[in-house]
Amino acid sequence: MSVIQIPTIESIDLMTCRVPLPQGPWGDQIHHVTDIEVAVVDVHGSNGLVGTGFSHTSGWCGKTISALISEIIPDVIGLKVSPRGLWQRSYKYVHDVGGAGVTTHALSALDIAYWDLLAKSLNVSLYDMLGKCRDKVPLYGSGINLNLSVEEVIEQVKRWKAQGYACAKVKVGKPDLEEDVMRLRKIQEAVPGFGLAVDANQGWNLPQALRAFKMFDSLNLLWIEEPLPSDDITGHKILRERTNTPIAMGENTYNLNQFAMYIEEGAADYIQADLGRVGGITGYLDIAAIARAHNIPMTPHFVFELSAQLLSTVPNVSFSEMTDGGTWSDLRIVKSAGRIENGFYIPSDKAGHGIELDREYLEAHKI
Ligand code: SMN
Ligand code: MG
Repeated sequence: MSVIQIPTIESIDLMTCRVPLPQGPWGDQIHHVTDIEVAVVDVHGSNGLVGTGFSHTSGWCGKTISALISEIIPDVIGLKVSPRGLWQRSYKYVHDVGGAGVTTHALSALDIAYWDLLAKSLNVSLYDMLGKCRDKVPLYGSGINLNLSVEEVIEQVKRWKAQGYACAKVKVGKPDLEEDVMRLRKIQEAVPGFGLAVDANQGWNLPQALRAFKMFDSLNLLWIEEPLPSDDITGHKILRERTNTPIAMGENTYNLNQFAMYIEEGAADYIQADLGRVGGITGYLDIAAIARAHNIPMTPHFVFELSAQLLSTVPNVSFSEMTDGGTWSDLRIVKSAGRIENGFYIPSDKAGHGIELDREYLEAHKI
């Protein structure tokens, strides 16, 4: 039997886009987000097929990421589409200017495109190529809603519950902690028994976080997310040792070694790696494996459609995040993907990763 030929890379197209948030700015404790930037990479294979990948920012430094991608491109032209090998090859060089951050964002876009092209070349879905663990992925509703009134947040959470989502996440970080507690109590009263997590977006220092954890203790939250700046592994470890609520982190942590430190230090309970920031599918699966060895579940950050699609292949999963008003379909970055059904994501069974971008909209938002 003849073996299918894996293509080589003929050319790579790159564009950077800036799409506005359709429902207005997002509010959390430290960010004011008005636009999402996406660096989109199209890898053209010698077999005529094209793989697409992307990285993203919350409105800053998208052009910096694309500049690094454009420096990597000439080095991979002509090479075989072997995602892991290409990842290692490029990382070896770009690591000199930083082992995590812009470098892993740039690698994410390329890596996702390589995997997409490889699966398309084999004419299988990404999940069948990687090995599927589940047919549907449980989702939670996530709101970037610190700027909303508690009544508006309650409406959001009630809607998620009615639509079958597994649980809810809302923002905290009001200047007065009492106000956070009051908001959370009202939400819990409105949807009794529905699991609730909160997100502090790195906004507290250690004493503030200790106090917040103590004040939130009786609320029995599923997790408190990013209580401290993401570089402070020791702070998270101290917090975890001295408090009771599980800690979630990872959306601002960028490589395998950083996650390994968090996990080995006993500083995290949920890992929220973002596949657009940690080196794509290769980076994400490595981090998931480390977490699995420690019985820690993955609950990815953002990039809703591809994250949920990939989670169908990850054994250690809690839920995937459905950012309300911020799925990539909501943002019009994605034109077609899998679908949501009763609070679960049903992955697309198309060849490749199954995510089709809205090219017309992205073209109109090129920077
Ligand atoms: C978040 C931050 C930035 C972009 C999207 C979402 C948020 C989350 O912290 O956890 O959903
Ligand atoms: Mg978050």
